[in-house]
Amino acid sequence: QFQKPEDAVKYRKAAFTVMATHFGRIGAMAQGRVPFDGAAAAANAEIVAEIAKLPYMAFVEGTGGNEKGSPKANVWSERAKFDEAAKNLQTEAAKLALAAKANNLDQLKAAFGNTARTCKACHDNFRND
Ligand code: ASC
Repeated sequence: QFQKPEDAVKYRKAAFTVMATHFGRIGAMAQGRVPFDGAAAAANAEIVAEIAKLPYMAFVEGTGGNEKGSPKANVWSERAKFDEAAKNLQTEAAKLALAAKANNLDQLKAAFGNTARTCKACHDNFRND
């Protein structure tokens, strides 16, 4: 699906950048740095939930490394575990989108925290730091 391994790397980085941008806008509301706006939260959460589906097909074999931020070799040696971690994000992001539609800051905060934990779990296990 990708012509070159570098294309897959570029694609997944782009997806994570877009996802983090929109997730960060929700975080700003969840953390009280910007005023809560339910419609904006819902729009951002929809994007996060959709983009969360994209990066994982771009973790093609041979695109790991040792540099900070790059995937560790266990992405491929423990692929089922990695895919499970990806699925956890997708599940929580879908719940975040539902919570955001409820137009309730407490629900948004809870769902934001649950989603952020799935980001961190994957980083802790599969990303070089
Ligand atoms: C973010 C972001 C991440 C996660 C992570 C959660 O906003 O860009 O990678 O949350 O920091 O622990």
